[in-house]
Amino acid sequence: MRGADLLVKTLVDADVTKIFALSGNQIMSIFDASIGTGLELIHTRHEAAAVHMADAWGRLTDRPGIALITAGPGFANALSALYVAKVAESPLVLLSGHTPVNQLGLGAFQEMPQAAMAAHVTKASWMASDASQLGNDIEKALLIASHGRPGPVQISLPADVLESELVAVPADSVSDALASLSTVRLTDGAIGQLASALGNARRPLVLGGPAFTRGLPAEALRAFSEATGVPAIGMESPRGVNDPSLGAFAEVLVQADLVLLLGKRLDFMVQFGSGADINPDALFMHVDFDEDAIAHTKTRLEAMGKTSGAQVGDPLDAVQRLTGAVRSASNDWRNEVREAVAHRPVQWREIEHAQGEPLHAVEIGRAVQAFLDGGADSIYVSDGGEVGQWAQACLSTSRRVINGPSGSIGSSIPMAIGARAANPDSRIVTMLGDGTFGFHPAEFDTAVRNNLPFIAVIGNDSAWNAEYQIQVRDYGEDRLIGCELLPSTRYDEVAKALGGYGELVTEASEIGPALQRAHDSGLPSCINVIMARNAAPIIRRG
Ligand SMILES: Cc1ncc(C[n+]2csc(CCOP(=O)(O)OP(=O)(O)O)c2C)c(N)n1
Repeated sequence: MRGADLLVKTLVDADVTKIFALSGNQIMSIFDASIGTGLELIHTRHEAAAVHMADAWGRLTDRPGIALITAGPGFANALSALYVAKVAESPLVLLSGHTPVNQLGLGAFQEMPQAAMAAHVTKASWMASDASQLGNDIEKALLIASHGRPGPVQISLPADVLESELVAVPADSVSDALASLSTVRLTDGAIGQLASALGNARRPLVLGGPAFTRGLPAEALRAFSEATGVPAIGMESPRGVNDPSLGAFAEVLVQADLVLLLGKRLDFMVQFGSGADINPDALFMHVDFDEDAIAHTKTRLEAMGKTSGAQVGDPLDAVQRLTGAVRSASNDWRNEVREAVAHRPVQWREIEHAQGEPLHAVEIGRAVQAFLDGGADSIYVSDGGEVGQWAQACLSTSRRVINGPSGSIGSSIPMAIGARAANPDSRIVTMLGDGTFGFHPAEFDTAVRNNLPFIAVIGNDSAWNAEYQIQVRDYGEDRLIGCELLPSTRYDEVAKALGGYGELVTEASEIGPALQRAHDSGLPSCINVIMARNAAPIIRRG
C-alpha cells in the first residue's frame, strides 16, 4: 500500500464520495489510488473552480468539500478561492501536490512554500512528511475544517510521500488534533450576564457571523429569536449592513442599544462598530471562538471609549443556552426588525422596461423567483457585481450560496456545479454578470462531462457595471474608462459550444419559458439576458 492508497482509503472511510480535482505530476498517484474505490473524481478546468466547488459543497452539506490539485502554479491558482472560503467560514479541505521531500530546497520543479502561502487564507495548512501518517493528516484536516468556526484547511502532499510504500499502517490517532480543537464554553455566570443584558436592553440585536447563515447555527439563531423575542440575524454579505437580502436592515440597526456579536467580527461588515448606521450609544458584546477576534474587539471598543463585553467562547453553544434564559417584554421590536429585513420597495412590483429599452434587473428576478418556486428545495447561487446584488435583493429560497464577505467575483458557475453535485434533485440557478461569466466559462465542460446540470442566468449589461457605476458616481460621466464590454457577445452560444444549452433573451416574458426549456434540456444552461445598467439597490423604507 502506498501513501496515496492510505490517503484515499481514509477519505472513503470518512464517507467522502466526491473530490473536485485537476490533475498534475505530483498527484497522479492519488488519481491512480482512487480507481475502484468508489471515490468519484470530478475533474475541472481550473484549480480555483475546484476549490469553489468544494466550497459550495461544504456550505450546503456542513461537511467539508474536498479539492485536489497540483503543486506550484496549480496551487497558486487556488489561493483566491481559499480566501473566498475562509471569510465565508466554509469547511473544505484542499489537497495539493508538492515537491518531493528529497528535493526540497534544491530548486525543484514547481517548488513553493505552499503551507506558508496558504496560511493567510486558511484555518490551518501544513506539509505532510510521512506516508504512514497520511490517514491522520486527512482526519485532522476534516476535523479542523468543520470544528468551531468552519474554514478551509490545506495539506501539501510531496510526491515521494504519496508514492512510498507503507511499512505498517498505524492505528488511527487524532486525539492530539481533537484536544487542540476543544472550544471554550461560557460559564453559567457569563451566560447569565448576557441574558440579563439582553433582557434589560430596549432594542437588543444579535448578529451572527457567516457560519450562522446556514445549517445548525442558523437554526439555533432562529430558535433563539422565536423563543426570546430578540431579533437575530446572520450576516455574510460584502455589503455588510447594506446587504440587499436584508432589506432595510440598516434602519433598525441604527436603533439598537445593545448588539451581541456571535462569531461575528467587529469588522467592516458592521462599520467597525461606529459608522453612520450604528447607534453611537450602543453597547457591544461579543462571543467568539478565537482570542484574535476578541482581542480585536476589545482594542476597537477601547479606542471608542466603550466598555467591552467581549469573551472567548463557543457562540453556538452560547445562543443555544441563551434561548431558554432570556425573555424580552414584547415582540414588537423583533417584529419591526423582521419587517425591515423583509422590506422591498412596492414600486419594484410595478417595474417594467419601456418599449425598446433593455430589461430591468427586477424583471429578471421576478421570473427567476417564479422558476425557483416551481421546485422543492431550490437553491440559488449568487455572484457579485450589480446583478448579484439585485439577485440577492429579489430572490429567496431556503438555501443559497453567495460569494460572501470576500466580495470576490467569479465563483458562481463552479459553485453552482458544486451545489448540484451535493443536491442532485434541487433546481439550481445562478445569477451573474457578463463580465464575471469570463472567469470560469470552461466549467460548462466540467458540468457536461459529469452530468451536473444547472442554469446560469447572465444579466448582460455589456459592462463591468459595478465599477462603471463607481466611475459615474465618483468621477463623472465624462471620465468613464476601462469598464465597457461588447454587447454582442453570445455567452449562450459559448455554453452551447461546450455541450450545454443556451438562449439569448431580450424580453421579460421570454425569461420564464427559457428557464423551463433550459430545465427540460437536462443540460448545463446559460440564459443570456440583455439588461439595463442598473446600479445596485440600497433599500430604505422612507
Ligand atoms: C476577483 C475580483 N476581481 C475584481 C473585482 C472587482 N469587481 C467587483 S464587481 C465588478 C464588476 C462585475 O461586472 P459584471 O460581472 O458584468 O456584473 P455587473 O456589475 O455588470 O452586474 C468588478 C470588476 C472583484 N470584486 N473580485
